[in-house]
Amino acid sequence: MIRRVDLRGRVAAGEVLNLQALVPRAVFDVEAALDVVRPICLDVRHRGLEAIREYGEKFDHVRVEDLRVPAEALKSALEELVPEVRSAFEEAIRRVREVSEDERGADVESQPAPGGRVTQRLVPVQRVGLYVPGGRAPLASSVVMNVVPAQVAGVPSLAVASPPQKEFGGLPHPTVLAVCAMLGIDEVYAMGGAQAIAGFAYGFEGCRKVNLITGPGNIYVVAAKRFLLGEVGIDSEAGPTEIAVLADDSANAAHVAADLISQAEHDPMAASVLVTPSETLAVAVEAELGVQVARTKHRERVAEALAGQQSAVVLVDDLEQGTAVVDAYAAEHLEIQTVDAEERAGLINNAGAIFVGGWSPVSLGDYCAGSNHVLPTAGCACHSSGLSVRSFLKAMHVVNYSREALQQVARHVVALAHAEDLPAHGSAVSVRFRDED
Ligand code: HSO
Ligand code: ZN
Repeated sequence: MIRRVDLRGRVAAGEVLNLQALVPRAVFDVEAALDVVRPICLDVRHRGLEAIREYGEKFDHVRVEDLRVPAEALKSALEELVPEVRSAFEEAIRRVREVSEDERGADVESQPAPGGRVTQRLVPVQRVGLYVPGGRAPLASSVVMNVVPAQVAGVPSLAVASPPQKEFGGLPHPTVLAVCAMLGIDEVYAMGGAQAIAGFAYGFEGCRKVNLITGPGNIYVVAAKRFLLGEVGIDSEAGPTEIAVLADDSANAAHVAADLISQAEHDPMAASVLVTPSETLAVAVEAELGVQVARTKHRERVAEALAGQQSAVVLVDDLEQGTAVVDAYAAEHLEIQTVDAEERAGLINNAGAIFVGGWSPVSLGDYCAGSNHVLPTAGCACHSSGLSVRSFLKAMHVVNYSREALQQVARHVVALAHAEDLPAHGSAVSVRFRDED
């Protein structure tokens, strides 16, 4: 059900290994989707609200006249939320909020010369659009992961979009609405897909254009974000979810298998990869997968994800090689279940998030660790970070020099300006001190 890739002895034999090629991610062809979303985005730009309605009718099979979700619908969704789910969301919110507050950081003032001050001010993005995908069981936890860091950053204007659902009379899923209500979000639109992203990017009748769009979505949503980048800011592109587990004999095979299955549950294209030097563990995890997959509710898509080219049990010579392998893979989620898990985590440079030891499974992070679950996929962890309070803050330098401080450095500015053949740059400084020459 899951294939094996045996790398043992191959590096010793002088082979250069490229794990991204040995265990390639599932094909997620954003380029091809761009051809589909380009005309939709341009249409929304020209025709606004009516175009969004028409695409909603076409793709979500329900026509919505007033896209803005009424306040009463938000209120009643919250009232109808099952109490135990509500208290679980409250706890998740509390933890993400606490982590976000600790991470916010403060303005930094430097004085590179007497009287010369440079302050880095952290300023929130002024208006953000958050996208929440639809479906039969939408991931309402993603509302928490997007909204809480934005609120802690101090974003003054936040709007949420989620596809209209026919079975809920053209409103987004009630759990999404309930969580919005819990978080005090009152600007929610029943719109989805590329048309929602374009609606946020360009603005439309009743909805002001946003500065930044965050949140996961299907391939059309990802393609629309890529197409509209520049018109708006976006978070990193989210492809199918991934888990890599680096484990040795100290790991519990049943737990490792459960973790691999947990992320495979998202999508037939999800990647589940175990990297281990222990053949005993590999065999035990494979056996556990056989037992646990048969029992799990979404066994079909789990089995498809595990059988795909993107999933594998990778055998390595030792933990050092295993560490290099997972680092090169740059997984969205990396679990380290080894005797020296904490130390080994310190050696990793590339992962969306690291889960250390046997008591920090990825699904804890999906909901209640306090960490964020919107993370870079497809190897993007080698250059990008997951969502956090920083995603909603811009760093702005404020330069404030005194007369003396400018005078002190004037000759250097003039020299550099001449070296670049931009003498007017130098003059803008020297003109201020001309009288004294
Ligand atoms: N594992 C997903 C996030 C999620 N899981 C939401 C459950 N709900 C991507 O990190
Ligand atoms: Zn998940």
